[in-house]
Amino acid sequence: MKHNGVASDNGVVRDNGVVRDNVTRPSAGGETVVLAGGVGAARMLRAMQLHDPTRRVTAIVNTGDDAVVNGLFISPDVDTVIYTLAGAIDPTRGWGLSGESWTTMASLAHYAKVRPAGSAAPNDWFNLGDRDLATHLYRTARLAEGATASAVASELAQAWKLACRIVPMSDDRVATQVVLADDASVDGRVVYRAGETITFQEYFVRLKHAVAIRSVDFVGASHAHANCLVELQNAEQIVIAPSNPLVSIAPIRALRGVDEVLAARRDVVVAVSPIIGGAALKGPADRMLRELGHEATALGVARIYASVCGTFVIDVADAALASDIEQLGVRCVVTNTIMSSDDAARQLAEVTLSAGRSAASTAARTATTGTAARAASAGTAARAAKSGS
Ligand code: FO1
Repeated sequence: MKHNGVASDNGVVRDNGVVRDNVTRPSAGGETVVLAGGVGAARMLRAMQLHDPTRRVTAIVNTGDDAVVNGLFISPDVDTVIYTLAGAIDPTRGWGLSGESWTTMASLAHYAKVRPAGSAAPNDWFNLGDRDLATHLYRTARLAEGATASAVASELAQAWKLACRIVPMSDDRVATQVVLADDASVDGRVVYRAGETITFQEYFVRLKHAVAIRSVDFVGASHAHANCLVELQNAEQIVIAPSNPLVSIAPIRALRGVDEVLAARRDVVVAVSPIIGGAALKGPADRMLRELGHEATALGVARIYASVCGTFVIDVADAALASDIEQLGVRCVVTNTIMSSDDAARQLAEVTLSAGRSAASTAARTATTGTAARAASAGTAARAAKSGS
């Protein structure tokens, strides 16, 4: 069978080892569910597909970063995951499309001069590339005609011929907001005051996350319907991707019911540390951890996940933290977690998934042994009752 000029078998299109068909998926074993933020998660998902293109994977993606920019609905983490799995991401920026042009942004900047004070139109600090605009135009139009965020993500994933199921964490609006600890300036002018609450993209993009924060809130999370409870309940394995635990994974965990299901399924949950040697590979996770009172180490992240994760994967650079992590009741696996090449990415996926599998089978054995022990002791009790002793 031929599909878009790429040879395929059984309806599954392979391109550089990545299965590229969102409709026809082989069913090899159970489902792996990945809790995902942006760049780190996208790379982890790609690693998993490189490692095993037949694996059934569902990505539950953070939407707390979503924003309306120039009237367009932007879902940055969903698009970063889709573009990465499609091999279309700009590898340097980690967001947006490769080979992008910026003509529309340059033309929009022309109107910045006449914008009245207080108006956000046109926003000239959140950069939307010309090709990327098509995604936002499509999403905005579909949402306006009543489609859910999940339906739109699925359509986009299908258009990009992804095998991985892409599910926004909720179809309801949840907005990540931060409270600033200090005044924040842009071009030498104070634009926000300490104590002010601003949107995640104002913090992340407009301020380039170069200001301390006091707290984070996920507005709407307690009422939003989680799109992943059934998936988490049925998953063979659950992976928490190496994403920011405080603003990428926390919004998913803040949805009603998610932490309870994760805690109940803790044995099959494997998290990969986004912190290596006390620093984040990309983004402000290390600083945010410190600012919000956590330790900016793999151990600090393990503490945040300990109640919902049975296995924690850390980098070889942090091997010395393994015993402290195990003290938390979390199994610790040490490996190279930097996905600096396809081989390194494949190896991380293999280690993560096999750690999850062995944790799951140990849990199953313990449950079976427990059942057998309970049956044996029930039998003993029954015999004891019968003999009158
Ligand atoms: N990140 C930036 O640092 N600057 C931008 O101008 C920017 C634009 C942008 C447009 C579309 C999109 O999907 C993502 C974009 N991002 C940009 C990345 C994104 O805002 C953040 O990386 C995530 O929200 C954090 O996960």
